[in-house]
Amino acid sequence: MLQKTKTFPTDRLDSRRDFLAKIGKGALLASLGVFGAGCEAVDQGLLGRGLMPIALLDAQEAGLPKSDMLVHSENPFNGEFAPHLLNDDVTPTARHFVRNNSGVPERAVKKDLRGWKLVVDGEVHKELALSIDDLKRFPQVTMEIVLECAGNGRSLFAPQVSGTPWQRGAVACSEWTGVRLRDVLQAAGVKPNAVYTGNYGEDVPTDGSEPFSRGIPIEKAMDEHTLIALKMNGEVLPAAHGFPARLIVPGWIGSAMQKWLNRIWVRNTVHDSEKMSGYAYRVPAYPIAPGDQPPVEDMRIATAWQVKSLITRPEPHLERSEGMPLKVRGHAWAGENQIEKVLVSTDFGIQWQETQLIPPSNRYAWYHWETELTFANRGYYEIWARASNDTGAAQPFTQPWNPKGYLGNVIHRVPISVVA
Ligand SMILES: Nc1nc2c(c(=O)[nH]1)N[C@H]1C(S)=C(S)[C@@H](COP(=O)(O)O)O[C@H]1N2
Ligand SMILES: [Mo]
Repeated sequence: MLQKTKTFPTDRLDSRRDFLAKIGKGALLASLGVFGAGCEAVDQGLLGRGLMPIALLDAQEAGLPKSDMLVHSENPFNGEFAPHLLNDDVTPTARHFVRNNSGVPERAVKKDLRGWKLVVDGEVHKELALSIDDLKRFPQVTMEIVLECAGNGRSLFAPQVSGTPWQRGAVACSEWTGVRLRDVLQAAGVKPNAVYTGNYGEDVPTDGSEPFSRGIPIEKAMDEHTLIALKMNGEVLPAAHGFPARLIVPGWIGSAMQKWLNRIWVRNTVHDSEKMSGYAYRVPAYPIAPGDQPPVEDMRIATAWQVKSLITRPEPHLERSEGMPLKVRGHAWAGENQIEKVLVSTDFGIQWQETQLIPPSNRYAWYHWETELTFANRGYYEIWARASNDTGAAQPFTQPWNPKGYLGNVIHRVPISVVA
């Protein structure tokens, strides 16, 4: 059973003063996500601009889990799909993984836009507080874009690392529609000293801990492919995926793609929230021995994904008759790069054969690949797939290790038995 852990749903209606008394000023400042500048932000009147934390609801109320989902945790909700369920060229919303650090905002579940604003502040000439209608007045663009959690493949790390034990399914390629982030930033007029964004969402934790907040360099924010998405696969964003607005930062790890977005703080320094610091979403600057803990000053912010592929056909442990052709298929993607080729092997990497590569509909969507295999003799086989990108880099056979299990891209292996 899902645990009901509704958070102060009634407190939300209380006056600001009662609210402060109940949860404590520290927690409120924390919930506003303005560390180091907490008082200043309150003075700037953020409370009056729709940035009061709103109640969080549990996953069930947000329509989770989706059917056939492998659920890792219910509160916060984290779930993925097995690779053979990710065979579609464009991932349907019903098959898109969900990764939440806390609850789903009540606004998202109720599709309630009352009082909603997206605030753009910090190093800008003109602070903005945009409604959804304001956002809809900017040119709308649509792109298929891969979205993959930095921890996808974490369960394949040895020795084991802590964190959600994602298998291979915390990745999807849906179609996203929205506004270019750069159009919004240009409307605010970014000052020359801007270097990073600090992004905030409405899923503010209720225990006073720092809200999930990450940021991106201003160059990536100004890239024409970086979006504030309002729609997913042609529909208004579902509650679980960030209603009413989320960032889409193509090629980069999913944590950069803030859901329930309500503030973009343009900063004159690299965003220094908790989730940008220490070992969070950071990887060692150099290869380390499995199990080693490099000093924190040697950690670097994880950004783009590496070259990767998925086998979506056949599903594992299929039984096949000798001499019968077998269709093999999957996707491949490479962060900021392009896919050059995908090879498959059925003899543990001794021999490799080319597959047919189908280019993506647009940059940052995944490629598809397919081929047909015939097994002359019965026995146990593994289908291995290995993608290479246009810089010559290919997927590793053994997973290089890092302390939090990020950016895993070891080759995918699917076992099958061939019978006489
Ligand atoms: N506000 C907010 N945004 C968030 C998160 C979150 O917990 N809160 N999780 C991030 C992470 S770690 C990932 S991988 C993606 C997952 O997006 P999805 O749930 O739509 O698949 O959202 C990102 N954006
Ligand atoms: Mo993630």
